[in-house]
Amino acid sequence: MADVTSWREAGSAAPAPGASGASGASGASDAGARALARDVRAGLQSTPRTLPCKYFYDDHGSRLFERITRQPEYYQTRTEQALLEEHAGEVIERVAPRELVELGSGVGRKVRLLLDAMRARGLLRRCLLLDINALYLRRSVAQLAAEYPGAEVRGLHGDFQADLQRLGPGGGRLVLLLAGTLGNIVPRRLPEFLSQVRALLVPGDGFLVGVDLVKDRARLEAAYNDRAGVTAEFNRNILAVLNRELRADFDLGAWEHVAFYDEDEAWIEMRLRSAADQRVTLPALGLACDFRRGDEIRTEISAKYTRASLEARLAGSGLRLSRWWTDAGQRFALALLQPDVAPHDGSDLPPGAAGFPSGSNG
Ligand code: AVJ
Repeated sequence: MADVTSWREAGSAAPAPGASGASGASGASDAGARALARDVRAGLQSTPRTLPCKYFYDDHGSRLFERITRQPEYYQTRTEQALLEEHAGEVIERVAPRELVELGSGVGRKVRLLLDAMRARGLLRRCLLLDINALYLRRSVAQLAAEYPGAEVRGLHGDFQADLQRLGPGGGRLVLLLAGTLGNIVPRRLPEFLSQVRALLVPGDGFLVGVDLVKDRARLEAAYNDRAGVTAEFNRNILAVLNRELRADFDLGAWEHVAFYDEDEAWIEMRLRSAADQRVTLPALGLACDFRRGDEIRTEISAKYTRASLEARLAGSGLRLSRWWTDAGQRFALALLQPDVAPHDGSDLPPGAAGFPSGSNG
């Protein structure tokens, strides 16, 4: 719901309608705080107990994720980086985008490979970053604006699922969802999400997705149980977010990190397991939760795909698999998705775009 999710523009002169100015250290606006309260209440009262993984990414959590990407067991980031280095040129050739939109941009390092390829071809007009963390977003926007002076760089502070429609109609647009973040969407809900992305595109536009592939259990589980314990700290940090934002009293030392591969679902599941019988109070919610030793809270799913299982989820979404690149070890893939048919009534084409499937509104 749009009204409960903060949506601010960073690094642009004009504030978004309803913008409430710079956010505090936590990055939480009033609307964001209400959404957090509602999500946490629902999650802790459901069976099994869950917390939405987007709440990992406060400033500390975003930094911890950056550290995860440098762990030897976490093959995803470096594999995707190599794939982008190799294939960014071909992606840009195919789509010829004027506008790049990155969903869940984080530190926004990989986006440069695509921006460089766009600039080299004289295509680059606009870059839009969307992220849940306001601090990282502002930093990335400022850096990219300085590095690409010819481009209009904007940041949209929000949730890439809830706030997607706010991007408005496309035309000459390439949307990115990298790092395997697609895996955070429950697979059975993926077709719906893909349809929503499709609605932002016109024929010829593209959606480039980083896909973590199904592989042997040992390698997958190692990536979420790094020896240095960074993923464990990242997982527990969600409790620190609740302590700060909801005045909860989670004892971080009383929760164990759990991450395992569920082969039937083809996803990694992360949980926090109570190491003791304990009561946690969340005064901001008027809620107290009792946990027995061994009780768990699910904090994340990270779904893994094969080419076939991803293609199966494309059915009915209006997107087709246009290109598929993998590394030699078949660990990670880049999938280029494109609208599969012309719209029936042309209503999602920008004015004047008819007959010029891509890039006509640059
Ligand atoms: C940012 C969602 C791609 O699922 O691998 C890393 C998050 N969680 N280690 C992933 C994460 C634990 C990551 N994504």
